[in-house]
Amino acid sequence: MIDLYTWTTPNGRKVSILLEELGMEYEAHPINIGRDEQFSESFLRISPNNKIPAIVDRDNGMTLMESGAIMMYLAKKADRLMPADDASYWRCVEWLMWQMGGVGPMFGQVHHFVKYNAGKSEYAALRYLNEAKRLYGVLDQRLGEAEYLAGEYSIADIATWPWVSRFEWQTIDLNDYSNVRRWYVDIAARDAVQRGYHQPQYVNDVPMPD
Ligand SMILES: N[C@@H](CCC(=O)N[C@@H](CS)C(=O)NCC(=O)O)C(=O)O
Repeated sequence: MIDLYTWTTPNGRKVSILLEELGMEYEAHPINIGRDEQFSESFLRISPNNKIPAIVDRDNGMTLMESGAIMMYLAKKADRLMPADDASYWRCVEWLMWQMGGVGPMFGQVHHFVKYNAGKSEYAALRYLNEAKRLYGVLDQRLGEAEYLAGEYSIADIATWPWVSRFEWQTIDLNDYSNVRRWYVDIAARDAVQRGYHQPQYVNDVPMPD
């Protein structure tokens, strides 16, 4: 049984989607970051960097923050959604780290400067939007070579997909990236993804491209 501390954001949804895919029993505890609940003392004991997501594994008392680490932990625990053969395993880690170090931080800045604070800094908006477009190009190229990021469906896809689901916030037209569009729509159709997206609560339907 996993306690998941989360909110309705891409980083939170990565883990709820993964838990749904693995069919693992879990309880989602909302941490409303709009109300600064991530700074409460009880949450900081689990997540010292004061960010969601975080988990507690009731089986062994293990606490973990950082979505990439949590995903690797859960995939290992279930022995699923990370490829078994060495080359594909490392391909999966490679694309997971690409998401953690590139897509997450850069798309996050796009949300900040393009959606929520439009007009405050033209320089920042352009810088992060251009970088996001470059990353969309890299993703499109990879998904032109392989059906999924590591060849087979894995935690690398589950980590990246919720960030792409904010394409409207990013002013990105998925029709400009046909391989990404194919991959996005395909993953959106999975029941586990639909369930995990609406944790810890429903906000909106999964956005779909035109
Ligand atoms: N690298 C972290 C990033 C987590 C993160 O940025 N979480 C955001 C929500 S998506 C958050 O909790 N923000 C609250 C804050 O910064 O105070 C991870 O992947 O888990």
